[in-house]
Amino acid sequence: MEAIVRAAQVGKWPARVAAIISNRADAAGLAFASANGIATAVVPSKDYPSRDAFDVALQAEIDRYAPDLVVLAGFMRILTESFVRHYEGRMLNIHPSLLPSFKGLHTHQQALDAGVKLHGATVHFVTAELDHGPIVAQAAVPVEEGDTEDTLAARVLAQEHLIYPQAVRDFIEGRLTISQGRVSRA
Ligand code: NHR
Repeated sequence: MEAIVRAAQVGKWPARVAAIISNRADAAGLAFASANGIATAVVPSKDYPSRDAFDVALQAEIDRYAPDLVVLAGFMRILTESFVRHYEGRMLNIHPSLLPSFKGLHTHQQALDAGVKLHGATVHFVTAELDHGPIVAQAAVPVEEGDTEDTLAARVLAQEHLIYPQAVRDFIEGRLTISQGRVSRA
């Protein structure tokens, strides 16, 4: 999230980050957003009795800002089908693996356990099926001998900080089209 905000500031994007919204009041990104003059909001997931109730509240909060694009960046709650459909074609996520390998959580440990030689990150449009939406961009990194979850995660994260801001910029500047589950970049 911080990499995207910084890229938008430095690169003079024809867009602004309307708000940073978290389900946790203690999220570090909220303090960063405030320090950078960006509106913040918290929709505390723990206060809602169901995923549906939380997603309805989250959607209402997001839509107050009428964003053109919703960017998941460190967001860790599985989203309901109805929520995902509302933002269809205008919600991005970055997943820390080369999809379709290693969906879900603990992806760096999954990569180490599988013994792959290449790992990486994937920017995708969000669909109801977890970590499955149309792929916008990917970056690969080598898995090195002696890697731990932490060393591998750091190598992937450096690439995430490059490809996610670029993908958001491509969307904002109208370069991305989705057709039959494939993304093309003009
Ligand atoms: N929701 C849908 N419908 N589709 C996707 O592709 C989504 C999504 C919500 C979040 C980000 C994601 C990732 O790229 C994301 C993609 C959390 C979980 C998870 O299992 C899975 C994937 C992702 C984020 N969350 C647990 C849950 O029960 C909670 C885990 C926790 O709090 O630590 O929601 O990795």
